Amino acid sequence: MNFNSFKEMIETAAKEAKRVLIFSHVNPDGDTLGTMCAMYSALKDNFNLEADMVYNGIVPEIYKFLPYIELAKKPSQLGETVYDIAIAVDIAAKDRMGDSLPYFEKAKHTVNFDHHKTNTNFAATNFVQAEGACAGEVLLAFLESSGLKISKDTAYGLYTALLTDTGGFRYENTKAETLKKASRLIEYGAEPAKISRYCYESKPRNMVLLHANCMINAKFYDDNKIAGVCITNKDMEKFNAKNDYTEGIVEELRRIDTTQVSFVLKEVDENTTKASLRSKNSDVSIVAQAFGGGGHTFAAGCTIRKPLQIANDKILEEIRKVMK
Ligand SMILES: [Mn+2]
Repeated sequence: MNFNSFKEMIETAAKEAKRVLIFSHVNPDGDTLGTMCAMYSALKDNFNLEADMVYNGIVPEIYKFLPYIELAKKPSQLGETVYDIAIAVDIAAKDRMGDSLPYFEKAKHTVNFDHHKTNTNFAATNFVQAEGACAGEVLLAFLESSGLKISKDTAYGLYTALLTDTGGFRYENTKAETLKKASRLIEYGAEPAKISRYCYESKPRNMVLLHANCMINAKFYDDNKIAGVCITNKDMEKFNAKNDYTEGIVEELRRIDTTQVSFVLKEVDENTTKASLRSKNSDVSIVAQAFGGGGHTFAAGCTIRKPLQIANDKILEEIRKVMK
């Protein structure tokens, strides 16, 4: 199916008042939430279509400024609804949909807007551009090439996606095209200073204190080339931390001059550990894939079905295999 047929699919859906559901990924970030809200806004503005949006877990406080985010539902709030069109944004593989997955599986048409090179093209229609800095960039390219309206609300979501997935326009995925797109989004109404304030200067105090605690507890391996930290449920309780409070710790560890690869391991339960990986030069998506996860060359994640300390040994083993 090509670009136009997706547009036609939506146009048909709008005429017949069919049901559309937009999916974000588990542990939602600025890209998946910003792109989801932008997709909602674009469908509303261009096709007068009110889609549903779904998220897993919690929406981090810092992203509550996104236009329409308050309309997003948890999977349990969707009931028995069978959707005609399911649109996944920023989702590399189906398991990243968490509890929303059954609604994707049951939908009649499935669409996938993404930028992960490990994307499995799991939908009937796949808009996957690995060269895109974020899923928002893929959606913006589609909206512009289809001549669709981009309102201030849509621009807010897409700019947030671009800003956060490039680490504030600092990472390798920041290309000339990325900044041109950001520039156009400002013309469409996005306000960079306001959005940056929400994304980077609105952290809860206990989140910052949890980060400080993690820096103190970090361990360094192989001449400090690898930096990692384990976060237990006890640590989380100590700081009354919500799930998203661990965001950003793995980047803080990468900030150290000697670090080549950083990782954060978070205890889920006694036999399950979540891992985030970052690197400056090695391909950590290979490490994540060894445990059934995925991601990008310099940023990846996975779930390891092992207790925290064993997961620590296992991930070190895999990291050493890819280190340059
Ligand atoms: Mn992304």
